[in-house]
Amino acid sequence: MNQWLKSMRKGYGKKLVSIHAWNAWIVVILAITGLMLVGGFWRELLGIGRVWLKWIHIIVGLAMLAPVVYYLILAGKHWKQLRNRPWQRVNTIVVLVLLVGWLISGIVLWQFKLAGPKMSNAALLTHDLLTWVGLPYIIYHSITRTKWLKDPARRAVRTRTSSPVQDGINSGSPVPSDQDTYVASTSSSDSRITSRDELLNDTDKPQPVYTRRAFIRSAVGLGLTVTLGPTFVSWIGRNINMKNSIDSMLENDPNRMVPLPQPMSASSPPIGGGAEGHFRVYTVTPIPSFTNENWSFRIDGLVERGQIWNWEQFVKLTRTVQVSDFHCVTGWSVYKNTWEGITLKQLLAQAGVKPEAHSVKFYSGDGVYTDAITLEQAQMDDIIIAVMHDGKPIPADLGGPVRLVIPQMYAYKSVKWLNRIELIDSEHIGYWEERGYDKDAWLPGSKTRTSSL
Ligand code: HEM
Ligand SMILES: Nc1nc2c(c(=O)[nH]1)N[C@H]1C(S)=C(S)[C@@H](COP(=O)(O)O)O[C@H]1N2
Ligand SMILES: [Mo]
Repeated sequence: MNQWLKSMRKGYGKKLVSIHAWNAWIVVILAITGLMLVGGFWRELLGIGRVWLKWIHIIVGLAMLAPVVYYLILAGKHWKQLRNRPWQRVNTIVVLVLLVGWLISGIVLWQFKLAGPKMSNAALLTHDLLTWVGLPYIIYHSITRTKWLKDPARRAVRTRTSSPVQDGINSGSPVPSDQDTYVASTSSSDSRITSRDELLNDTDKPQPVYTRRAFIRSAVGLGLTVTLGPTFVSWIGRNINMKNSIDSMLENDPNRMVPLPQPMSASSPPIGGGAEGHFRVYTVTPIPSFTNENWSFRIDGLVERGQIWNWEQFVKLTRTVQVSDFHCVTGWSVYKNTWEGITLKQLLAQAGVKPEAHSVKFYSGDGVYTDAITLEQAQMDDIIIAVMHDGKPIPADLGGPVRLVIPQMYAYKSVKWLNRIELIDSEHIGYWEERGYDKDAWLPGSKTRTSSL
């Protein structure tokens, strides 16, 4: 064991440099793929490619274990070398905490089924927080510390006192062995600007050079704040009332439907205590909002008795209550949702489907999103045209006032703001299916799976 450790530590300086470089690239790839995973813009552009992107993110993420573990083996020696450089030690710790935090939360996110909803949600929160705090930190440090931005004064100090090995380390990118905060230890001052200031006064560097570098540093800092700040603030806002996020969606609900639907006793309080997990609000359009005036619901096409309801009529239709899990194909789930609504089967029976009909097409009130299932699939008892979730009206964010729920298929079939059902004589390729999602959206292991015809 000791022998092995010794050999691992051999050529310490070179190894540290290469770990540093490898890790920097890994972080760059993770940052790019991670940010593409959040963005609605990329989601739309990528279609099913997002699933591949997620796999790249996970595999590269797991690969980060190698440099982190390797660094930890060398950490003792590195730590000793930093003994007179408190800021560098702080930087090293910050970066290690970030990397390990990303790793642990990332692995939980990856294995979200094993981890369960509570752990997964905590992991998502941690993963996001580390990203919003850690990425700007790393970007700031790597930009402001590239060679040409470094103060000549500092460089001079370092070259005079540091060993060749350390200089080698310094040639890499930001983490984790950045040598630059070093100067802080030569002055007892806590602020780096001050310490540099003192140094420059000591050495009588020309003022304009200093001003320019300081300007660039401030500009980078300001730029990061301006670009990432608002996203960060809105992210905080969204997560601060995590627990009651659906309640707060309802409080700010732009829909104005009167009367509000009243829950049946079976759905309030919700069966099993209510949903576990959090819906990530997905939409391909701005979130639409509805009033009694601009909302209606219709069933038409190949039916004997086409029909159109206004809201007052629609809330009077007989509803049933059902508990089901909700799975997005991109990998998040919300468990134990208590949905209350009209079963599709009942609505189809009432309308009288003509024999020529082949598929049931669903339209969203957003005017863009559609999807369809075959008539055979539409016979599943658990497909529900939902009006309530966990005993409360469905907020606009989650597709209210009325959304479709097909528990045994991936959620892209569960059209939000559902306002029209049309029976058609052919198949229909839905919004995401046109963009690469499988027409067959069956969940693995679904009970009443029928052929997709
Ligand atoms: C530099 C480090 C990393 C950054 C900046 C980063 C960033 C991100 C971001 C921004 C997301 C999207 C979260 C959201 O949708 O709200 C994400 C998701 C994810 N990350 Fe990372 N990540 C990093 C490292 C890792 C590591 C080490 C793993 C380990 C395997 C990992 C695994 C995952 C997984 C599984 C998801 C969920 C993807 C999904 O369900 O859509 N990440 N990451
Ligand atoms: N109108 C509409 N319905 C939609 C979508 C959408 O973008 N627009 N996204 C689908 C996808 S991919 C998922 S995972 C769920 C997300 O539901 P949520 O936004 O309530 O979490 O809605 C589905 N129905
Ligand atoms: Mo989805």
